[in-house]
Amino acid sequence: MSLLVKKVLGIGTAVIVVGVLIGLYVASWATSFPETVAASGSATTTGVSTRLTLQTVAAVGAKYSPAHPDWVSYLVQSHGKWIHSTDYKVPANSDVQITVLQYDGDSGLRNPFLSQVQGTVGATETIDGKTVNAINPEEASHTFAVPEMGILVPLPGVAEEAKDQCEFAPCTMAEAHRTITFTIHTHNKGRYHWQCFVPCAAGFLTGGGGPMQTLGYMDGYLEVV
Ligand SMILES: [Cu+2]
Repeated sequence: MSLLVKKVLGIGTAVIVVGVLIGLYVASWATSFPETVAASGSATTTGVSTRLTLQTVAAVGAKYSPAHPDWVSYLVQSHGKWIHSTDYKVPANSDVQITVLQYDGDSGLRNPFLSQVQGTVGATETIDGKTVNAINPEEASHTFAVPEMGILVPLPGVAEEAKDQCEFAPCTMAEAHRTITFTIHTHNKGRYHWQCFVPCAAGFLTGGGGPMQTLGYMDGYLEVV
């Protein structure tokens, strides 16, 4: 084989390998999107007709994310089952009561301003039965924030010394958790980005990589329809 043929073969092989890698990137990462989960229409104690129930976990586990079992994540309840998704469908011009079962410990906020509740009905949240308008910034584990709708809800973490800590999702009511409820009022239809603002991605530089920048873990969309 001449040197020229070897070079051409070498370049050809390299082009094919790069092409396959680009194909895999597009097929398995760039186009992957969490399934949309609709809020339920059951009646609630406060007269709000739409309800969304979420949980936050320190580790999503291999059942939900074989590639990243130790990533921190949100999950959503649908027909009594926990689904690994951050894409939620809610009705326009409506009150939506959101419950977050918080199973993760605290990471703390870099910006204490984000420890104040903003944009919910009454500008409050209820934590384990107590209604407040702010939390201690050091106790923040995650936030549920929809910047375009002016909504920010800081979520306090589970105490380090609490018994029965949940290791992997789905966490159960028997395991240590905080219960946070709040109501948001939706207006116009549209797709609104929501995210966590706590640097909660353990093991990543400044806590901002991995689950903080991959759709389906610490951020997603509110599909207002
Ligand atoms: Cu978070």
